[in-house]
Amino acid sequence: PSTIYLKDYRAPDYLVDNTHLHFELKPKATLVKSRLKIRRNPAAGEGLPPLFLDGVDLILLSIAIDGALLSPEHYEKMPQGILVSVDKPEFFLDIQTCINPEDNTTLEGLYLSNGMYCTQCEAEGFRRITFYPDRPDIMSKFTTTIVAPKEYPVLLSNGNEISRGPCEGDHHYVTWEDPFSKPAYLFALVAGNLQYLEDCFITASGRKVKLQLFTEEKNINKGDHALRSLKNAMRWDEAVYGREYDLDIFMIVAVDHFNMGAMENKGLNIFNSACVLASPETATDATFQRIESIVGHEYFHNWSGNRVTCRDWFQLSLKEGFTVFRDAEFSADMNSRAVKRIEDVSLLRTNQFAEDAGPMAHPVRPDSYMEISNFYTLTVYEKGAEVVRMIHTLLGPRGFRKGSDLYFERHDGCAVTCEDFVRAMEDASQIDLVQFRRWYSQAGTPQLTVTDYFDETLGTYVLTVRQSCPPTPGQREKRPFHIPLKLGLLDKNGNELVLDGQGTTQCVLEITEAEQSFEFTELSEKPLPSLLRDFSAPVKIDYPYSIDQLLFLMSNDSDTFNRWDASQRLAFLALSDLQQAYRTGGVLQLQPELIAAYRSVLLNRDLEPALVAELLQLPSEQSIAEASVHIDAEAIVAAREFALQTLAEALFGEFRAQYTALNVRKSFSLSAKDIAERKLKNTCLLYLCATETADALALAQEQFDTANNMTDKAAALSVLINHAGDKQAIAAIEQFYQCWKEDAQVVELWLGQQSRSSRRGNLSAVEKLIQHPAFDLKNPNRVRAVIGGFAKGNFSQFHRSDGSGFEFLADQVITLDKLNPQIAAQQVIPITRWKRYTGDLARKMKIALKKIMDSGDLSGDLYEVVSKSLN
Ligand code: BAL
Ligand code: ZN
Repeated sequence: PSTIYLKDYRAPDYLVDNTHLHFELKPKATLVKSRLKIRRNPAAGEGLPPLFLDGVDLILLSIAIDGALLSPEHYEKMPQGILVSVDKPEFFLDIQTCINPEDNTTLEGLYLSNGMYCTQCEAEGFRRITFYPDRPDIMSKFTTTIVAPKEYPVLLSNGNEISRGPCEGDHHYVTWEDPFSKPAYLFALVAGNLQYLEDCFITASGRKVKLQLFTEEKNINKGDHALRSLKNAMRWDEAVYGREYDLDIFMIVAVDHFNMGAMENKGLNIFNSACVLASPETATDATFQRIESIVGHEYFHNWSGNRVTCRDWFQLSLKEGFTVFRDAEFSADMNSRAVKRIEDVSLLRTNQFAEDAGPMAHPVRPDSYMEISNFYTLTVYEKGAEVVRMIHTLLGPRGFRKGSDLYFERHDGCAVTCEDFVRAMEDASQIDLVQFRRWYSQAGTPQLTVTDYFDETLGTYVLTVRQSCPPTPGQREKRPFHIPLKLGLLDKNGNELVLDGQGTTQCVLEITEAEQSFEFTELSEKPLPSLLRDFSAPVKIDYPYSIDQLLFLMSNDSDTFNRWDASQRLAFLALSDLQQAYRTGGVLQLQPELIAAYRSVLLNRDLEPALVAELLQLPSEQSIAEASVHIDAEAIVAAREFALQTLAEALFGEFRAQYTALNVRKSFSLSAKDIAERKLKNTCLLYLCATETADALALAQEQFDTANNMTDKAAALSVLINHAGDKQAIAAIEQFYQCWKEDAQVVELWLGQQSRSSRRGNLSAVEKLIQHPAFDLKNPNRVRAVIGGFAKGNFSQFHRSDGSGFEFLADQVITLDKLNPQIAAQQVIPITRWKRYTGDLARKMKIALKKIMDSGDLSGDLYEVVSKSLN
């Protein structure tokens, strides 16, 4: 596969004003007729160059210009499309192709999922439906007619339904018209025997919008939460961004086989079932919250992505970074803001920082790619959202809103760039973001090193901040970033110090140079800095906090995020000491101060349960690995296990009391308070059962047997799998499966819990799961649950010293690549970071990668990831 560069972008030679599509659906031979109204792009130069149409895995039946069939000398077949000779500046192009949805296991383009036709066209799936200039800067008005047997009563596409009726035989048709111009990646089609839920939303200007959620009949009781979330999202976008929905109908469809979480097709969002279907009996609180956030995300794309879209795929973060920022703020407003921020930052630090430090590191706006599907990354999405959040911090809420209003007004109906977004923010606020733009072009996680000095005689406190950024592939030298550093200063009683004459107790320092000092005056004592509050920039920050200072911040900081962060820093310090002791054969010991800090968190009745639950979480093995310069997997597992056991034993009584206090039978609700209490209760249960005492396991069994919701049931199952003896654990696993084997989402949870289990998810157990009737290599959710659960979520078993986990992954990825290249390329990631591991593990990961490389004909997706990581 060849590399595509941002610097090579050229405006399209031709534009497509209208796209008429006509589908005759058949599983193995769907006929697609397209009529495109094409004209020369006046912005693209002189003459009439040939027209290139993308096309992959298509059978071309005919091609005609203005009704005249073209003979083969008028077009050239190429590996990725056709090149058509053109002799006039405007014409109608008619093309007929035949495609095979049933055998399409890539899940790109048109395919069948459980007998239902559906599409996925982002980023480059439309070229698997018909020959087309499949690039996001070609925006066209679409009309779509779907003809299918009547056993597919529901026939959906984008926009408004304009006609329907019977056809020959037992067929019928529906025609849809989308009044908004859109790129082909936002096209969608669904056909199936589906039921729907219906609701409506009255927009701020009084228009009535019909809302429909389609799913298989058996899941119709699992759609209410998504519809409720949709209405909340529609209201929120009007209130916070002044954005109203623009069609008369908004449809959501749930699909079992789906590469992504969901897709924002205009007026017809298609969702992975796991990201939309939920009921209290089948879904955990985390799933309910994930659904709310994804429903919001896809809805928000209607403006940030659809009305204003990307010029090219290098600009992906234009829509994804901005939309993730929007959905994060929506979730924060609907739930606990502090917990949402903690969860998002944990994800970023554990997984995006690892991406920045790995062989696929790339800027938020990449400079090059082989396969764009490999760039739907945490860097583009989550770091991209942090970049937008920093703009919000620098401009303030009012300035940011003026900027977003200007952006939408200026670029409505256009395909634009990240530069256009930043310029709108600048123009609206008059704030200079010239240096800030480096966040889009430079990869890597910046490191801030902070030192301080207090002059007692003058009462002056000086903070010195140095920034650096490690080299990343293709970028050795980095220039200084523009970094908003939010901070406060605490006195010895934990009070916030006033930082200026106006009574301000928190400020944002703008770090723009490699080294910079900031002075605070009129202080009577040396303060303790609370740095990077609310994680105001996606950086690593180093300040020589003592254990006592971290304990102090954990109890006193007014910034909830930094209280949690202090608890994490403490845990990381302790875990680092434990690893060192393990490596040197020393005695493993947890400092009494740390145990006391956990005790006081548990006993503190003034803290919200949501925060208590977060403060009690030990960093995951993966996040310990990410924070290590060299990853010593065995030492990480031993250190964390020791810390967990020690805390569990030392605080057994406190965990027991807290569990008992929270374990009261009540009817289920999704209130923030109840969610927080369930989370804290189940955190206590996990610690209790880590002791593997009969008393604790009896509590887990009782909860497993009597829970009235999946959060509690799944938490109990998880601790039984991980801590109960064989008989009890196997009985719970079996009983759970028998109860839920007809429910796809619960089966995925069940598979994932086993493959992630450090106790029971060893390689032979995972190999058995792959043989289980519930496993299906063609279903990405099952692959993510079992193969991903093992390689990304089962640190101890996957990293066993014999390297068998890596070889297993290599074999699975080789097989998977023949079916679904996108998913294969995602699953291989854990072994691509081999260079960071110590000793033999690195070597064994590399051998597994080479095995993949040498296995033959790799897809472009997998080739890109594997070849870059072997470089
Ligand atoms: N656009 C792909 C799925 C999503 O980010 O919404
Ligand atoms: Zn998105």
